[in-house]
Amino acid sequence: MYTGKMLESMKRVEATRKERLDQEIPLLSPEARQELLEGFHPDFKDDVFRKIKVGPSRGERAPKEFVDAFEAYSAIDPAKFDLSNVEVDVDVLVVGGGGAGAAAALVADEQGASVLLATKLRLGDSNTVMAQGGIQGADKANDSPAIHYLDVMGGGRYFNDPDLVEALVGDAPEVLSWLEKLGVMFDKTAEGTMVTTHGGGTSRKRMHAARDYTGAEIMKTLKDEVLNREIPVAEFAAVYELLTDGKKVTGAILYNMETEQYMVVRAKTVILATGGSGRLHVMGFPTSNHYGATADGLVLGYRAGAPLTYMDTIQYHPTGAAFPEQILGLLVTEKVRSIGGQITNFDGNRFIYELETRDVEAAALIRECLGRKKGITTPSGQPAVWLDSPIIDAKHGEGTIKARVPAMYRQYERFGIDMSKVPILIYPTQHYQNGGLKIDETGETKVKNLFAAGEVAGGIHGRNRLMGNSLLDVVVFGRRAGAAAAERANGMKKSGKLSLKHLDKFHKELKSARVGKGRIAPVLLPEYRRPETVDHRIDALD
Ligand code: MEZ
Repeated sequence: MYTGKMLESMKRVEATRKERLDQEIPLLSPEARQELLEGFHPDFKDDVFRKIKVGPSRGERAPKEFVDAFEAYSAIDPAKFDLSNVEVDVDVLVVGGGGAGAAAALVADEQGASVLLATKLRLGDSNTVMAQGGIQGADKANDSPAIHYLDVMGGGRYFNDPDLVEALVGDAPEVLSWLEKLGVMFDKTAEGTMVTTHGGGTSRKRMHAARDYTGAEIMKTLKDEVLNREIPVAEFAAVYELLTDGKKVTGAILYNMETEQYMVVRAKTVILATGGSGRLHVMGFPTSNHYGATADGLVLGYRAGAPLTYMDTIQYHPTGAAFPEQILGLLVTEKVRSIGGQITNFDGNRFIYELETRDVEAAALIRECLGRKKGITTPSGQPAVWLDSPIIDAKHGEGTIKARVPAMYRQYERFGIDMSKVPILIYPTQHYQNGGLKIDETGETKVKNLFAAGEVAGGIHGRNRLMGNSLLDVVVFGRRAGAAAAERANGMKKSGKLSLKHLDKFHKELKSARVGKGRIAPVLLPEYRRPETVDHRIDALD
């Protein structure tokens, strides 16, 4: 399966392993980091971006693939759609079945609100389930939310919204114990204390994990709880459009992806928990994201009038799988580096400390391959460097990889690769949307009664998120949005009027900006067919 050149390079990695065992590489200076970012991180390349021409964040920059989604028509014609047949009337409509949606639904339900959780795939199909390495939370004696706060701000290059960061780190210890009480099985020592590790940019070991399937363990637990409490869930029910009374959000139009029928939902409050957008493939990058990560909530919230923040920054996870081709872009958890995995170039030499923050680490990998030409090229032309995984067992004893990162081990075993014996090839992959809809500490957007939680919201992580703060963010802000939305709904005597006025206005803006009618969003699922075989046009407004 490996080419002769790849095997030759693999031998060099093996040859340098012994001398690398005790090698220490210092963290880069702030100046060197900045230079690396400016030279090689895609966020610093002007041709990645375009200015948005319509909507509340008009004039701001975002990657072109996102701008295409913002500057797009709805598949729904506001002049023709019949809103009189309201099929469901609830206090809180939660849109999205990942960690943020499930946490929001649980808390809203606890507050006595009637809840419908609608999700376009199945409950749990989400990026939450694909998060591997851990969840951060300062619950050890040598740590505190204040130290966690400083790490988050530093990681985000101090662009973070301080109030949101305070909420994130302040709620973290309580969130960890809430998850444990619900049944999450975190890794523990024989004495019963939590096993914690470092992530890139953390000054304390505060990564709590369930081996390397932490997100799956958390999602399974939240999902079971939603089902046990019999909270109504509509699966394969995508939200196609929000409804407003012209000012406040008042419900949504759901689209049943199986029956292809629409359903009108009246809701006193709506929580967008639709996750991220890796499937937009910025600059053609592969992605670690799940199949449904197509920026739906961003598009719908934006059209309804909610401004965006930091949409000009994307996280590329440094270690996406680069080979074999079948798993291109899939996550190789940062935990592999946390427990000692080293990154080397073609010659088997390290070129960067492995736990730099992700933006810096990814830029260093891109520089090694594209700038210094010291990477490996796979048979499909994919640039890559090595993640020397066998050094983990060499350092900590045989069996460490199988015990600590079993999901990774299996991911490679399926292709006949034993990562405890041979290094694996990796390259940055589109992983996380650092920006999103602007929210306050309760998760409310600038549109009244419209909340956002999880990856669809922005500002918490500034321009770069640290490992394990996403699993934390989905639970913290899911719970906060669930509580605030339920409280708001409980205080409202009646629901608002249902209209598509905001859409009418948005379509007019698109027309005056001369955006052609051919572009429709949200796309709901990614399109991987060859463009010449597909007719994307839906004549929505004709
Ligand atoms: O927070 C993440 O993105 C995460 C836990 C990823 C990983 O490398 O495991």
